Amino acid sequence: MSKYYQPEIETMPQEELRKLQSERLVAQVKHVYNDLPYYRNLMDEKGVKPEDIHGVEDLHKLPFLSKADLRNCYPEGMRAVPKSECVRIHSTSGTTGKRVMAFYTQHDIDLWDDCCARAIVAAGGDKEDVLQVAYGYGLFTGGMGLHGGGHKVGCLTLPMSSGNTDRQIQFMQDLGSTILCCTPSYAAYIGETLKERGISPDEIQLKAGIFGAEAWSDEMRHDIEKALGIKAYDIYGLTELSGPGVSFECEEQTGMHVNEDHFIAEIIDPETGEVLPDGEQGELVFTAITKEAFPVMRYRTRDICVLHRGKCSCGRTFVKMGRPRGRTDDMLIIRGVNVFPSQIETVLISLGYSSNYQIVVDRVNNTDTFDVNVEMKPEQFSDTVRHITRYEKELVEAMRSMLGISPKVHLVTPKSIARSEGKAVRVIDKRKI
Ligand code: DLL
Repeated sequence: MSKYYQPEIETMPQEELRKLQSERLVAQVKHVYNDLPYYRNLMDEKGVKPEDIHGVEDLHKLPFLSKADLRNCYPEGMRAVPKSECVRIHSTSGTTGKRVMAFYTQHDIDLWDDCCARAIVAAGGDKEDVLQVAYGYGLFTGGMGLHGGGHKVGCLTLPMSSGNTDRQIQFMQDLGSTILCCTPSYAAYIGETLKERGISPDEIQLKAGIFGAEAWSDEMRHDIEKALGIKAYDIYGLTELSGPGVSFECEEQTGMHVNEDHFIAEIIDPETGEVLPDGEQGELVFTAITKEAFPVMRYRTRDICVLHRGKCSCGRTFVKMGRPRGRTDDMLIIRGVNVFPSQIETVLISLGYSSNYQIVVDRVNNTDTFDVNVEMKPEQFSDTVRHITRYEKELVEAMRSMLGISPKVHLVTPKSIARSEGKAVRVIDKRKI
């Protein structure tokens, strides 16, 4: 069994990789300038011509693209090849404003599947594995992405989609699934359901999980690993760049390797747009250098993150990105203080609570209210009110020291917070600002 899906690329010396990126970038800028009037206009406005781009070192000269740009282009303004060359679309969930429609040629799908195959092999997968894909299938990219990767690796791929947890568990048992792919919140829910059904992790064959599509903490990773008896790997991606597999974790579990032969990653200061050096936290920006149908350049993801370049014990040379800490747009500002849901999750899990929580923010008499509903541990359920109040105080204190402000914490009955089969909804912001 190989450790890599495409060893010659995944372990390519960094100078060679940079050369490959430069060649691809130069060609891609020409494609975009010629075939995407929207981006050509942005380049013209900035006074940049394709001839000004000689390699990665010139990337900073190109204009950014934002989600607003992609929405302006709805539905087909970002398609850079004739419709007849496209074989598929996927789309973002579009809870606010218009959706983003992403187009793919067969070649785009093929490269995307390769990226997901790399992630599966990095998680220890090969053709002997049974891959249970419990990400949603459909316009969301999770299901089809890991599915395509599973086929490339030669796994027996189970296209379960999300939901119907009892059926997930039955298939897992009857077909001996060895790798589970879903959101971390759904993985935690499957773990919880297994326990309720009295099935121990030893009674299933799972050995690994490939979890992503939402922010999760290391503490949550440990909980899931224990509940399912597996090693849990992170995977990152977004619809605008194809889907899952933009980056993936290896056995070291210290960040996700960016598939740099397809995507150039930068970190910028979200306020000024200035490019920051490796190791500094900022907004992640990606340039797709091999995509044909939907070739985004310097796309601002709004994910807050750090890049680390250095030797990895797995032998891969691709730069690693840390866990996205949150998004510039899901960072809450409560009474002037920046709060990320992931910080609250870290506190909860370190004190032995589950990752089922909900943050409710409102504004009463011009002051922000900040409440966190947390499910009790099962053993706390029968405790007296006096004890419950003490646990709540302990949580408030831990959150105050993490965030700098104190929420009101409410311990609620186990299972009273709705479970998620896809991305979990952790925040209810009722403020009308
Ligand atoms: O969530 C693609 C995906 C599917 C990734 C399955 C991994 C697994 P979108 O729905 O377009 O695409 O959402 C993209 O989700 O900008 C991040 O904010 C967040 N996200 C994705 N993966 C992770 C992760 C898919 N591993 C947005 N950790 C991104 C934290 C993640 N956030």
